[in-house]
Amino acid sequence: MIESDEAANGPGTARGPLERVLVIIPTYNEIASLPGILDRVRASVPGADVLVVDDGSPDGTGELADDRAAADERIHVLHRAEKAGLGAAYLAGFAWGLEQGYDALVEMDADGSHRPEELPRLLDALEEADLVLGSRWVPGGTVLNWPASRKVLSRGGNLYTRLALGIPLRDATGGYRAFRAGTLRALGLHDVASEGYCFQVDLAWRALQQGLVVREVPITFVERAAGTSKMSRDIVLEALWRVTQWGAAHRWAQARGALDGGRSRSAAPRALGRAPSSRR
Ligand SMILES: Nc1nc2c(ncn2[C@@H]2O[C@H](COP(=O)(O)OP(=O)(O)OP(=O)(O)O)[C@@H](O)[C@H]2O)c(=O)[nH]1
Ligand SMILES: [Mg+2]
Repeated sequence: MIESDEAANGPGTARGPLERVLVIIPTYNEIASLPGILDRVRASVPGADVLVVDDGSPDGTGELADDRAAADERIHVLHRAEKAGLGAAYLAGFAWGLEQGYDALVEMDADGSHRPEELPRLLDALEEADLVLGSRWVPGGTVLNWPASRKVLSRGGNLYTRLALGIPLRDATGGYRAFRAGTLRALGLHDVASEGYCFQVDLAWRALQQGLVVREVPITFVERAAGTSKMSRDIVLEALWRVTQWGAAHRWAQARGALDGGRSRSAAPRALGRAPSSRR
């Protein structure tokens, strides 16, 4: 397990047992994959609830999720009218989960890339952290069935992110992660505008800037076996553009802070006091 050096010095949030866990699964046309994923999540963490956030999938994924929810009180469904992107779906899922008083909220893809069997390890790590990232690029982490081009894109994107932002994370773009409720409340999600990979970087970057403890745990990421990818060139370009902007703004703030003898408020990441306890 790798802990970010930067974050380890921060104040962190209140730690403690995570009794109520919500696994959030965004879906768009995942009818082939979703049933198996729901079965595996329920078997892996029987005490956790699941929220499927479906954006009006034309293939009937939303109706399938409704059927599953009718038969299993731990499964819930949030329907949104139209495809509005992964980031927006997660923000809606987080808002629902925080409102319902969950202690921990997990992001997980519906396509089988994120193995539900690894959920207990992510949640165990969250007992001692504010945010846990399932990481493909720490020792012990791996990717199955990816062509070399995808590996290069992911590793290159993460290297660029690490250097541009000056952060220690090996896999800031991954989407298999677990948040404490208090962490999500501390991140100021109201102004998150990023999507896709950039959404994931945005949240990890916010957590580090707040001085929260971010841990990476190795995962085995499996390429989707069914359905089609929603990844696009625009999603990659958005991440590149925004990460570059954030990195430049951060360096500029650092330089200004150095010039005025550290009196500039924007020079230092805003450190929080003790964030609200995630228990209710
Ligand atoms: N609700 C909702 N879910 C989405 C949207 N776009 C993607 N998803 C879901 O988000 C998850 C990740 O999408 P993928 O298409 O697998 O994207 P990816 O994992 O970056 O790309 P691949 O590696 O090619 O699979 C899947 O569960 C998708 O169904 C969206 O606009 N709305
Ligand atoms: Mg995928």
